[in-house]
Amino acid sequence: MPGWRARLARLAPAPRVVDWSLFGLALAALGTGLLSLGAGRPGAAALFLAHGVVGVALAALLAAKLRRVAGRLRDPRAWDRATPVSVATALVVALALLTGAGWALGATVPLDFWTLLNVHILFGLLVVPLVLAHLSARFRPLRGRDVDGRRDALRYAGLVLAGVATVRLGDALARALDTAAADARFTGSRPLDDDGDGTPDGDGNAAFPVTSWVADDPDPVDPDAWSLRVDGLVADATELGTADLSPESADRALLDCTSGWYTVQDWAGVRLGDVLDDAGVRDEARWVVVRSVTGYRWSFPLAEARGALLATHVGGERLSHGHGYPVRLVVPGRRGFQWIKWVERVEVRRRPDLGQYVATLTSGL
Ligand SMILES: Nc1nc2c(c(=O)[nH]1)N[C@H]1C(S)=C(S)[C@@H](COP(=O)(O)O)O[C@H]1N2
Ligand SMILES: [Mo]
Repeated sequence: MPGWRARLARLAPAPRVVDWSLFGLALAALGTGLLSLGAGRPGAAALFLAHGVVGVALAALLAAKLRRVAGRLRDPRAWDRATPVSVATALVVALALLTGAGWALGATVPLDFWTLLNVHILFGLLVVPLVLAHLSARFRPLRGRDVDGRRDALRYAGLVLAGVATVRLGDALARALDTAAADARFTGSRPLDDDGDGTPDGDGNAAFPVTSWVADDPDPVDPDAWSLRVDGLVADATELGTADLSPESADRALLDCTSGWYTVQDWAGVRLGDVLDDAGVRDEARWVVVRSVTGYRWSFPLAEARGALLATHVGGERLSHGHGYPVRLVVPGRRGFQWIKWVERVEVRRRPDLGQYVATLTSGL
């Protein structure tokens, strides 16, 4: 046999092309991964596919690179001060790839609060400082002569096709073997099925976990002291109390948490559009910020906000404290972290609230 290993090695581009490709793919993995956290509508399915394809390509090029440097890694005299960082980088990238593939295929981990997806995100974020440290010690510019235009283009096209095929094969495998990922949505989130009977876990407060994005954990809201303020670009700023919120509207809607689970529930409450109409939205208004008692908040385009529900009930039960009593936002098509709990203010504005990106991370601290 004329060594398949040697033939495989010839598939790889020049060393610097491999290295810069790894950098580019790491950036693409980070970008698609972060964007995917905010993607909840089926139109975004391509983003999740792209994240998977980038992962497969990273794995292939990482393998090519490790093969190239294996000799140096085995020789202690070839180590320098920066080598440990490089090894750690490769290790964490490999762990991010393994946990990502494991999640996609349906693996589960026995960490009761953390899902394998959470672990994947943690490793993925850890790659960032490691790559920066690795790059600062090992930076080599890409030269024109490293690139073999036509062949490298073919290589990349092949890599993308192989990536798509691998991701599709993985999905098919998860379904064929009926793993925990068999019923996953395009977001990778799995139906909650803690009792393991193969059907989703029923209705109401007990059917799905109380979840915080980071650390939001307010004391129970006192219904007598609480009010919902509606202000900003409205004709009449108003305050509603719990007595003003009889459940008039209802939606069956899917809550998809970025920890990797989803649940379909019947929600009832007051249509945000009705609340806005009562206050009289001014012509120049474009965005609506929904804010929690903790400062946690998110902003939505006016038209979308109108369709959202300020829910007081789930599955026919009054919301429990953990699920957002007295009022939580239900915004179908948005990821769970945007379904603000313990709402106390609705502010109508001209622009989105960019502070939301920080507020959702720090509100509980
Ligand atoms: N104020 C506030 N609202 C919040 C959160 C939070 O931490 N604080 N967590 C969000 C997240 S990450 C999700 S998935 C859903 C979970 O809703 P649940 O706790 O009712 O399951 O609420 C969202 N609303
Ligand atoms: Mo979440």
